Amino acid sequence: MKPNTYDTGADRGERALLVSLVTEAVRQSGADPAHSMDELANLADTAGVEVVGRMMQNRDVPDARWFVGKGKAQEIKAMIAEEAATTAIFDQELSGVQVRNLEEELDVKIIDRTQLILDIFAGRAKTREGILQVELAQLSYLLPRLSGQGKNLSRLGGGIGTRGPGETKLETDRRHIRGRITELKRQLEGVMAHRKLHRERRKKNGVVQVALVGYTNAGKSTLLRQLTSADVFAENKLFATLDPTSRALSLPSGKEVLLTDTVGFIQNLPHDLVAAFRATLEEVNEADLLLHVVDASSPMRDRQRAVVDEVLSELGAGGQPSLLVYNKIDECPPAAIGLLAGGPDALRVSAFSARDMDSLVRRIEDKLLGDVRLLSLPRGTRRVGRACLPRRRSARTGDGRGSFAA
Ligand SMILES: Nc1nc2c(ncn2[C@@H]2O[C@H](COP(=O)(O)OP(=O)(O)OP(=O)(O)O)[C@@H](O)[C@H]2O)c(=O)[nH]1
Ligand SMILES: [Mg+2]
Repeated sequence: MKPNTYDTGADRGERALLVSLVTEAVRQSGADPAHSMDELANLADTAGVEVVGRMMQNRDVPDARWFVGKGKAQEIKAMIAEEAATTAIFDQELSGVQVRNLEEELDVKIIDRTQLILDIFAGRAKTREGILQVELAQLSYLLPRLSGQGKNLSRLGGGIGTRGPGETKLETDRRHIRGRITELKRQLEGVMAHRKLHRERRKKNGVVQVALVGYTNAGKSTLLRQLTSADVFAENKLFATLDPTSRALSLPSGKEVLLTDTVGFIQNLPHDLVAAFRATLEEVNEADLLLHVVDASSPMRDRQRAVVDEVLSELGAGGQPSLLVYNKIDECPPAAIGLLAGGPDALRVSAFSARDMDSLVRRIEDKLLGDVRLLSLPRGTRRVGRACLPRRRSARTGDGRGSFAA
């Protein structure tokens, strides 16, 4: 069967009410609920949905049946009628039972943050690999919730949240979906094996890899474009990039490294998505240097930086050599710039300043060479410039990986 993200086409006329439940767990997580709501509104906008209202509710723990509680559900119902909303989007993950109850009570489509993100990804996926990954994430998310989706999905007719497996899929039994999940995993393993071969060939040829990572909308694709004149898509929308793109980057010494742009991260990134995107994100694990791009102009930059660090550790790339790139400083008030971390592992730039891009490239070279300088010298070492490179062996690991010869 061909991979399929079940794109039923977004209904541009959709009107959504955003709902957030602030629990004790949310409060303790360090996330700012108001900012998370702004982000949800941005996600809705990216999905082509008009936001017509917002509601917040405080509770120590979610209500098992109604999520926000029965009373609040009534308030939401009144607001839906007032604003003629067609959808309610919840900022937290809902269980199948909660979706079913809310759907019956509110009589609109019920979507949660995870579904919205999966929907955006479904709209963005272009390569076979990307499509496989999104379908796997969609099915893994839906399988345990199938019973709660009946009304929602039979409503179909397009719109957000309906890009998931559609009505015909629902009519098929769970066993069929499990079978499809197994098949998708098998196909993805094939893709991973292929990528692995590719990476091994690159390593053997001594190609040094630098990966751009960071929160969505931080400016990763813009930096790739500015640094390499690559014709990549950058947009003021969340998740503009889905598939990794690599371009050669020339360093001041004349050496070339491979610079790779990757999918952006976001807080509460669906776990099914992280799992499905492991194949793509393995590029990050293999990189000789990570450029962690942070939108310095965002009031949430520290939180965003922490979220990216968390996802990187989850992927096993927590200890990778990295350079913190504070981007968009042209949008930052001078007082805020002073608060940004400095030192050898951080840099402040505007992607639109040629001078800053020169500094960034120099710093990338320094970092790659700098790691070499930390190595003790094995026998038969030759001295090159200010770096000492073991003869014909890897600069960083000494195992032939990612050699960076000046
Ligand atoms: N003012 C300013 N805007 C920037 C800068 N760098 C990027 N942008 C803008 O920020 C927006 C997002 O940039 P992208 O390069 O698409 O961001 P990204 O990190 O690739 O985002 P995703 O692919 O969604 O993860 C675009 O509108 C860019 O023009 C900068 O240094 N200054
Ligand atoms: Mg991008």
